[in-house]
Amino acid sequence: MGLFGFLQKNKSSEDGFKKGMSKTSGRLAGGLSALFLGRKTIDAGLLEELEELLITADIGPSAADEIINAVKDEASRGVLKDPEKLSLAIKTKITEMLTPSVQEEAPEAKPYVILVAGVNGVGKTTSIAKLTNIYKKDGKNVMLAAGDTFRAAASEQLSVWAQRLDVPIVRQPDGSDPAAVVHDAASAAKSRNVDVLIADTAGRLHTKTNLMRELMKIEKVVSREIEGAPHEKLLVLDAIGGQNAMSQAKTFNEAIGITGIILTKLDGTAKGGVAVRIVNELKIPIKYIGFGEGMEDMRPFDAEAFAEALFASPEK
Ligand SMILES: Nc1nc2c(ncn2[C@@H]2O[C@H](COP(=O)(O)OP(=O)(O)OP(=O)(O)O)[C@@H](O)[C@H]2O)c(=O)[nH]1
Ligand SMILES: [Mg+2]
Repeated sequence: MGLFGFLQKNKSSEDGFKKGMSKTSGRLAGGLSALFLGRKTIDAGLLEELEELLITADIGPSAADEIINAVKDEASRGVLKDPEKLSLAIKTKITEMLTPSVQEEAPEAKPYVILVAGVNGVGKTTSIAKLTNIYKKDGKNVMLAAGDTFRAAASEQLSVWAQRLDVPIVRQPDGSDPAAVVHDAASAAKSRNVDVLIADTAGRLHTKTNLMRELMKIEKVVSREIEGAPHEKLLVLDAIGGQNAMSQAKTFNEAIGITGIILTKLDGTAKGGVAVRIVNELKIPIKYIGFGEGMEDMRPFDAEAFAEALFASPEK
């Protein structure tokens, strides 16, 4: 859908992304230069400290190990003599590890239905606003479905965004059946010639089993109304969550089969390396990353740009 074209022109999103990543990049770039202070060669001790540094950014032990092994080979060949070269080698390796995550463009379908799920507070509703903004800038008609009828005022929160973004929303009173809301939205989206329908869902119900059952029901209902829908099932995870993010992804994936991840709150943590861990351990692609509370603070995931931002020096 040509989303990258719009991003290249969007300088504020680019600056926001770099700023959002600065806690993580500050730690990694700073840590890397500190490792080299007073050292002339890359030895086992340095590699061990480097592995610890990667782990503090939440890259995860198995991915950190894989990165160290890759640079170790090059180091033993005498290729890596200074921090710049080492950081370049790490970046290259991380890009390679993240690359399978970037999938080819989604099939064209109209309305294109996106279901957004995740535990409470991770940033689902905000991410829907950001996603709407991206699609709108790409010239698409967007409609929202307020599928979180459980939390008081959740649909009101989405309505405020809908108004601000000037897109239609289908909602019902709090406590209504969320599957019925999404069903109505799907049929409205068809008759109103909408390009993209994005459905919000609850982050918390009485029990986790109820939540998963509700998502499965929403999925079934929408697939009956629109063939092949939902075309995307995006799971929102926050970068602050660490290990929790892994178990959340497993639970949601087992219930509804997640097609992609939106990783949020990268601005609030120095552990942005968790993206590497997610792709490495879960094998689910990251589709978007969020780095702030505003509607411009999200972009499609780009492995190379992300790896670059992980180690960007603050002055750049
Ligand atoms: N700093 C930062 N804050 C974010 C980001 N995304 C969302 N937030 C904030 O996190 C809080 C929760 O966001 P919501 O979008 O309401 O989260 P939710 O998953 O819909 O929450 P529930 O509806 O309660 O399940 C809000 O205060 C958002 O402004 C982000 O990328 N960075
Ligand atoms: Mg919400």
